[in-house]
Formats: sequence, C-alpha cells, structure tokens
Amino acid sequence: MELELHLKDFGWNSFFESNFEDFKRSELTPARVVEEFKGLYRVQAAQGEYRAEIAGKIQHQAAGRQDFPAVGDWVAILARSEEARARIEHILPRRTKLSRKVAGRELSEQIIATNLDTVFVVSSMNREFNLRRMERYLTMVWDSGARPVVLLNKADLCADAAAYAAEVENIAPRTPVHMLSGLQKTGLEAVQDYLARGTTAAFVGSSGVGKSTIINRLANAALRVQPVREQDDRGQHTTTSRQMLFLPCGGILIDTPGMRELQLWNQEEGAEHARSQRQSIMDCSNRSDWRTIASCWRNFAFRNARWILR
Ligand SMILES: Nc1nc2c(ncn2[C@@H]2O[C@H](COP(=O)(O)OP(=O)(O)OP(=O)(O)O)[C@@H](O)[C@H]2O)c(=O)[nH]1
Ligand SMILES: [Mg+2]
Repeated sequence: MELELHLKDFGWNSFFESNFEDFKRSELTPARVVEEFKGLYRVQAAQGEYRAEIAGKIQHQAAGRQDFPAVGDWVAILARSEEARARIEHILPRRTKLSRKVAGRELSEQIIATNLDTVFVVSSMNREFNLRRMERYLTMVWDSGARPVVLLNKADLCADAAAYAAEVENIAPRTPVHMLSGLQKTGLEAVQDYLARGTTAAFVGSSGVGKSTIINRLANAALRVQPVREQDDRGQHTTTSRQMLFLPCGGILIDTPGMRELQLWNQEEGAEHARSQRQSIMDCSNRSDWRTIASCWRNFAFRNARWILR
C-alpha cells in the first residue's frame, strides 16, 4: 500500500495500473523513466532509483525510435536492488506522447516526452518571440494529447506584456496564457496551479527563453542556466538532455533542451494545416468543456495520422 502511494507521486494511475496487470504476478516492478543518456536510463521505482539498460528483445523488436523508452514512460523493470541496477523489460502503453520529426532529412519520429498532462510552451517577450513558431509548438502539443499552456517569460524586460499575450490568445483559442518573470519570481503561482500531485508537465520552447530558470524556481533545483546572446536574444543550448524533477507539492516537471528546429511529426506541416486545425478547435471550444475540447484535439491528431499513412 505504501509503495503504491509512492508510485502515485511519480504519476502512476489506474490507466498504468491496468496495463501492468499482466506483469503483476511476475518479478517485474513498475518504474518511470526520469532521464535518458545514450541508451542508458535512470528510472524511478517505488523502492528507489536505478540505472537501467534495455532488454535485448526490446532492441531487436524495435521498428523505430518510438519503440525505445522515452522520458516519462512507465516501464516494467527487473531490478537488481543491491547494485541499484535494473533492466527494462517492457514499455507500458503511453497515455500521451509529445513528438516531433527528427531534425534534418531523416523521416523519423523523435519522442520528446510521454505521459504528460500539461505542456508549457515557453516564449520570452523579446526578439525571440515568434507567432508562427508558437503556432507550430501548439500544434505539436495538440497532437500529443496533453493540454497546452503558454508561458510568456521575461515580463521584467517587456513594457507591454499584455500586447504579446493578446497576440497569442488570437491564435490559440481556449489556451491559457500566463505572463511571468522567472528571474524576478513573479507570476509563478499561475504555473503552480497546473502541478497538482501526480500530474506531469513538460517545458518546451526555444533555447534561452528561461525554461530551466522557471523550473529552478518551482522545484528549488539547480539546473544549469546561461545568458542569451545580446545581438538576438537567442540562448546557447544550455540544457542538453531531458530530465524529470519531482516537486515537494507532488507535481512532476520535465525540462527539455531548446529546439533548434521544430518540424512537426504526425501530420502535414505548415500554416494552412495549423489554421484549419485551429478553426475546428474553435468551433468545438465554443460549446464544450475542457474534456470535450481535448477529445477534439485527439481526433484531429488521429485523423492526421491516418492521412499521413495513406
Ligand atoms: N530578464 C530575465 N531573464 C531571464 C528570465 N528567465 C530567464 N532569464 C535568463 O535567460 C537566460 C536563459 O535562461 P535558461 O533558463 O538557461 O533558458 P532555457 O530555456 O532553459 O535555455 P536552453 O536550456 O538553452 O533551452 C539566463 O541568463 C536567465 O537568467 C526572466 O524572467 N527575465
Ligand atoms: Mg535549459
């Protein structure tokens, strides 16, 4: 019972519980992938943390990157507690999945993180701000099944933050938009409201917008942060791997590296697609509650996926 309570703190719920049913009588234990480094994983189980490798059969049967564990996944591990080592034997079905196309020419999917409830799309209110890019981030989140929330950071540098917020609200119907300053610690309460116990949120956005700074404030952590370039406000790609942190209030955060290039996975790219998607979400959101809107988004993602496969 106590172990189950711990699992809930890491995001475990009835969805994963029912998918773990088949393994319950085996010697396998559920664990969550909290960090990945080149084929090795850090996983968190109720009993503690392990360094984990992947079982040979996962590698042999994998048709692509999506068949490998990603940060946020729930997995079934075979633990060797005395060495703090484990082997990942199975990946449990993903409730939500945030993906993009791998940068460059290769046509393959890169999973940014899985099993997210909320994705914070972070932008700074300076020369980095770009509405078209924001549109692409939002489309990516809509397709993931998670709920997007826009964070406009560096309010301390901006004379007219409300004007930035209005521009975003215009392209993102029914999407919450919050203004804050990670540096001056203002506006963070609004972010905290999304971080109830056991919920998982990822931060995405260009390099230098302040993702790690905000997470440091919320989690009282010491993630690496570096100044942006003066000439164009761009960051230096400081964060280099995805990493999960657990907050004292029970919320779960994932920091991600700023993306150099955001190509959407799962769908036709481009403004036309984003516009038609937005229109339908608007039609749907005029008359529905949040759950119906979310299912609207998911239907979209599903239809688009089929369209691509044809
Ligand atoms: N003025 C101001 N600067 C900020 C604010 N938030 C972050 N910064 C600064 O912006 C720079 C980049 O912040 P990071 O937190 O490293 O940005 P990031 O989004 O994590 O960047 P990557 O890890 O490269 O993706 C640092 O110098 C921060 O101190 C803010 O609210 N106001
Ligand atoms: Mg960072």
